Amino acid sequence: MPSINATPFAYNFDTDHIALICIDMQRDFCLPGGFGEVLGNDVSLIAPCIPVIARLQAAFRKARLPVIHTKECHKPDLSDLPTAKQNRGNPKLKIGDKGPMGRILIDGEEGSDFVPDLRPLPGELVIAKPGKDAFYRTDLREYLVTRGITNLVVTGCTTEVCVQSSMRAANDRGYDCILVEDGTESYFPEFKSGTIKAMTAQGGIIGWSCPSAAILAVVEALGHGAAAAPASNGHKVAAH
Ligand code: TIU
Repeated sequence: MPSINATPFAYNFDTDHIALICIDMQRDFCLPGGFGEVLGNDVSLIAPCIPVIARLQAAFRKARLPVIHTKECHKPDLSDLPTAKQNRGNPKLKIGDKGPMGRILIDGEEGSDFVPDLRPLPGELVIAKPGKDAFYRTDLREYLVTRGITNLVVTGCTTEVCVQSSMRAANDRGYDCILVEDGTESYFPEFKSGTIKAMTAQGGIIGWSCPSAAILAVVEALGHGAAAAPASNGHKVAAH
């Protein structure tokens, strides 16, 4: 069983039961003119994690391990958008308004699509989620149970919003999560470091963290030969 030198202590996993999850690496959060910018953020701060996640995706694909993508977005008719969320932040453009990359944070628009370097491959799971938590009103749990996945390597943006919400939700459902320190970014560097510290404190109260190099050393070594055999390993996860 591989073991990764992680914070707060070693992270052990079975390669048959681990997946990479890439949270919300969309143009809306990473490029000018999208949701992140209309909220007043410097979206260039997300860029450093893009090549890191690309390398992780390549390694997981080569090892034939699952790569999961989430995107925060809403239906074109806004039926899944709470008024409170629409009004939050008093932005100059609201969710559903027309921006330079199409309607802000709406599924199917250019802005809600993934950044070009992190596009899903055919057959990979893409979860469209209306909330910050990747399990809220999605099929993510059913997918993980069906595939026998018990361990999640977590990446994406932003660290203290959708990444943290999703990792906390996964932890409550019984998944062992490890956050990739250079595979996540925030518009607020101090929130990124604080979030990593908070989630790994108290003996890993929410989970583990490590640099991408520690994950890559294991997954790249698996090479071509590994099969993503999704049988149950007896690891129990919660029902909801
Ligand atoms: N605003 C912010 O930091 N994040 C979000 O609204 N969504 C995600 O984190 N994906």
